[in-house]
Amino acid sequence: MATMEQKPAGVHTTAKTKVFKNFIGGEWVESRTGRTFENLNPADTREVVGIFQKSGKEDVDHAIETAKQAFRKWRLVPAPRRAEMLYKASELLIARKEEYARDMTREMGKVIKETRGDVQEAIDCGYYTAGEGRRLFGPTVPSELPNKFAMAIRQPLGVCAMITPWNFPMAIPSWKLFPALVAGNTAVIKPAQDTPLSTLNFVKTLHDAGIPAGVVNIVTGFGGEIGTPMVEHPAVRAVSLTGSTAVGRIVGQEAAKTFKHCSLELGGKNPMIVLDDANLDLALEGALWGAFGTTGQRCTATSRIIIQKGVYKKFVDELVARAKKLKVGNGLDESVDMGPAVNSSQMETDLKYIKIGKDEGAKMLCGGHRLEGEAYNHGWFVAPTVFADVDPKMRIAQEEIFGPVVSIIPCDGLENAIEIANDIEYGLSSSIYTKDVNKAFTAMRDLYAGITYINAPTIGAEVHLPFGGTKATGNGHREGGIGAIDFYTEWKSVYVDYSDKLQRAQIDRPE
Ligand code: UN1
Repeated sequence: MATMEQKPAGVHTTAKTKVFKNFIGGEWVESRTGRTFENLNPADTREVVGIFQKSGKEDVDHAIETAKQAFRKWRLVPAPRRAEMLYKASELLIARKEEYARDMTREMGKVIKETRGDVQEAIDCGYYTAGEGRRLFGPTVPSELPNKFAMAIRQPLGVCAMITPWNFPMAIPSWKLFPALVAGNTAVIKPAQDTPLSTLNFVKTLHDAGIPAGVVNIVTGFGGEIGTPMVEHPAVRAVSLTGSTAVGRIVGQEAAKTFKHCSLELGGKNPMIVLDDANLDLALEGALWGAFGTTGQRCTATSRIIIQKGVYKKFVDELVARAKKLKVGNGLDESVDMGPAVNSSQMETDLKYIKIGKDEGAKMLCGGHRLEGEAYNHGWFVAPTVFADVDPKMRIAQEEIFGPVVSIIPCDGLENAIEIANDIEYGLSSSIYTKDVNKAFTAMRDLYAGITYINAPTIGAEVHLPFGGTKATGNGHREGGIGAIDFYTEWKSVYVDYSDKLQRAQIDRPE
């Protein structure tokens, strides 16, 4: 774990190590538990990024009660005004982009180019959602009856609880907070214990942009201790979780007990199809980026590559050659291509699946081990790993690993490829490389997933289109785009009868 209460040997905590607090009701406050935890740099665990509050139920209750009070006023602030604060937050994030990107690389390991992208995604989301503040459209329709007006308006829900992951520790909180706020909700957010700093940086920016006290609150700590009381709290009206399918199943059931809106964005095992007619060089570049970008730690990571037999050997040989050349190391070094696993338990999972793949009989062509040497000994580094000749039923081809391990599966052609791609528990992202427009459109129609890319890998979603997946990837909601506004609002249909008489719908029909 990059976070721990017990300090491992050699950890540098100095008097200067910064202590970060929860942010509740516009103030930085210590946890009522009196406990803290250390956030360690996964590239070099001797570095303590900061000390954070290890909060408990009492802190959650305090934050939710504060958010509930703040909702009374915030819901009445005109949406265009709320939107201006979002716009301002994006402007501030631009000014702070480099600082926040560096913080993010230090706390979760992904390379600096990518953490800049993570902050940029929050910026984009702020600008996009600010625009929605002047729309928040609802339908106005003609009434069946004379002198009667009919429309539907959006109303906010109240307090929203957000549980966010470590792999996009600013972008994903922004997907949740911005639409919730523009719609007039208040929020309590619990960032992943591995990445509290990036989410604190984001919340601080919202505060600096003028979002009033109590509207956004952040409580740091561990899943069971604070996630559970957030989901159970009766004053919470919506829960949004990005995390594992296992946790999503529990959160969904718990939220249902009190009829909370619940949005779950969960696992993926995303296929990339490469057909014989593909631009092979482009496909290779895409595969490398999709599989090993973010150390494979994206829900959308390209974790299965399904290749038509005509180009199979060439593709595999070349992919392995390129994977071997990837520079792995500390993400703050601009020349590094891939950073460490986020924590020791993720590294153990990667290594466990590598063993499973070998035991299942897949052909491991590169990587497959923890990296050693001066640059690696204090971090959680796993070599980029390629398995070829993978049977689609093998566990390494079915289960989400969330690490730099990719499975290559041969296929006969488009139909067979789509069958393999869809024969999976998840349905987040998918992609196909082909120059044949007919095949591309067939894949667009038949890949059963929330996202399909043509001639691009499975990663790279933009904030103004729906993000989410089918089957065990979620429960039908989407983040991004207008779907997020739908999630954070509830419809109210309004009928205004200005006829001055009782008009009974469906009965007093005009001639
Ligand atoms: C994730 O995969 O966990 O689409 C989020 C992408 C990013 C977001 C990924 N914009 O790859």
